[in-house]
Amino acid sequence: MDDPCQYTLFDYWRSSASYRVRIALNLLDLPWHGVTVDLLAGSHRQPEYVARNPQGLVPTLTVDGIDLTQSLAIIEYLNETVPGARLLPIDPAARHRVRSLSYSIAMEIHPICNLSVARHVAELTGGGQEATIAWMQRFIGGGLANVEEMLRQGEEGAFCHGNTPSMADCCLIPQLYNARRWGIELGAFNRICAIESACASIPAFVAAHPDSVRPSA
Ligand SMILES: N[C@@H](CCC(=O)N[C@@H](CS)C(=O)NCC(=O)O)C(=O)O
Repeated sequence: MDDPCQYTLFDYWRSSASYRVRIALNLLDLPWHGVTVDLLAGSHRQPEYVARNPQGLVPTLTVDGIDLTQSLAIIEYLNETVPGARLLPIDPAARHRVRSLSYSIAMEIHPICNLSVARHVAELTGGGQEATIAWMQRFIGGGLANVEEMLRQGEEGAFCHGNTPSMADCCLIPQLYNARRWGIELGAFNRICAIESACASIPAFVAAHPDSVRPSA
C-alpha cells in the first residue's frame, strides 16, 4: 500500500525553526510524519543527515524525494505548491508585511539567540549561565518589542496580519515558546499576547506545540 504521508519532516521537538514548519503543515492539513533528529545526541551532524541538510540544521522537509531546507523557504514552497494555501497573502503589500514580520523574527531574533551563540558569548565573557540568560533576555526581549511595534502599525486583526493565520504567526508562536524558556516577561506586549491567545484556540497550533510532539522517554 502507498504511504499516504508524502511529507516527511526531520525535526527536533524543541527547535523553533521545526515548530514553524509543523504549524504550517498542520494549517494546510497535509499528511506528514516526523522523524526525530536528536540535537542533544548530535544526530544533526551525522553524515546521513548532513547529506540532506548540508548546514546540519533542523528542519528538513522531504517531499517527493526532494530535501527542502530553511524553514521560511519550506513554508513558501508549501504555500506555492498546495492548492488554495494562503500562508502568504496575494496582495503584494500584504505579502510584504507578512514576510517583514516573519523575517524580523527568523532573521533578526532567532540566529543570534541560538543556544550555541549565547553559550559562545558566555565562554568569551566568562559570564557563565548568567551571561547566557542576560544575552537571551536582551535580544529576544528587544526583538519582540520591535515586533510588537510593527504589529501595532499594521492592519488590525486576530492574527499577525488580518483574520487568518499566516507565515508570520508560524514564526511568532515558536519564538514566544522560546522566550518563556528564558524567563522573558511578555505581559506588556498586548498585540503579541492577543495573537498568541487566538492561535492557542486553533488545533493546528496546538498539535505542533513541542509538548504535543515530544518523544516519550
Ligand atoms: N534559518 C534556519 C535555522 C535553523 C536552526 O537554527 N535550527 C536549529 C534548531 S532551532 C539547529 O538545528 N541547531 C543545531 C545547531 O546549531 O547545532 C531555519 O529557519 O531553518
